[in-house]
Amino acid sequence: MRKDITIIGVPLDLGAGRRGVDMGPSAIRYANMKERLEKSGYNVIDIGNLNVPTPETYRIENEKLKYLREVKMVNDELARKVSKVMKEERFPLVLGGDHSIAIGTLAGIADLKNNFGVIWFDAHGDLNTPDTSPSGNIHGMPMAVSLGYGHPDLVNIMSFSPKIKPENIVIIGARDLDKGEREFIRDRGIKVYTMHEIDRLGMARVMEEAISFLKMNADGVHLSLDLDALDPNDAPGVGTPVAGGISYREGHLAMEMLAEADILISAEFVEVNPILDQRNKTAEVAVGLMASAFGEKLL
Ligand code: HAR
Ligand code: MN
Ligand code: MN
Ligand code: MN
Repeated sequence: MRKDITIIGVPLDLGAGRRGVDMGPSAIRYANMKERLEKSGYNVIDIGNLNVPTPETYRIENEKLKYLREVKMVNDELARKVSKVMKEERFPLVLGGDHSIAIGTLAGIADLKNNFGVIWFDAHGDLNTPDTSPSGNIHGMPMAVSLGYGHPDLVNIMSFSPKIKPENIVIIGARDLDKGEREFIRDRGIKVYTMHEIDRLGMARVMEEAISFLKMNADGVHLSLDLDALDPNDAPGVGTPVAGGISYREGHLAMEMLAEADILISAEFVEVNPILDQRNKTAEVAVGLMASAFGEKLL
């Protein structure tokens, strides 16, 4: 993995149904992220936060795509920043913010890489379109958008689409999929390890399979980690908690195996909601997982 990391904070919560994940980047930084990564030998540059509009100063224009214009604007800028960081041959580490920011992250990566993979840890599929979304919240749509489905303003960020191929994606930890998302997964043959498979096979086997699948198909892998993939007992500070998630140790094992496989080219940690957290526990979990993904050793 590259030894130079550039951190980009995206304090956006307009894509989510409730406030609070805009404070995610601060909470994660406060949990000693930078020091932790430097201890593992990385050169870390934090370029701060993108400029993000506050919900109170905007109004919802379209109930099927809430804050479309503002979410697009932020993702346009994020895509350019991620692309720039990658051109500098540094590793982009994006801090959310709600998961709609994956639209920009993936667009920025796709600007340089035409066959990259994505490993997506999430309780949700984030595969909704405006027609299938039960909420109109764009953070339930970024995977679909990146595959080329959704509103043209989002799909065509960086002026090309799609950003990723369905066979280059693995979703892990899903346990709350909407009807339209299930059809989407079936129709496009997207590889999903739900909690059922994690229970049955164990996280080690799931990760072995996911890693060899991605290695076979893709050149380099982006890690998109929605903290709600974890069990709410371990990560209570998330906007949309769903019971029965990935345990603390399973999460760490997954990250350790990714580090060992040495396949990551970029990463994002999203949906940390400090308002709902207990003494910054979820941000600390996020930083611990991050450290493991970047190869921090137990011994
Ligand atoms: N599937 C639901 C929707 O589209 C919930 C989306 C959930 N949110 C996230 N993203 N935290 O993973 O509204
Ligand atoms: Mn998500
Ligand atoms: Mn989620
Ligand atoms: Mn639901």
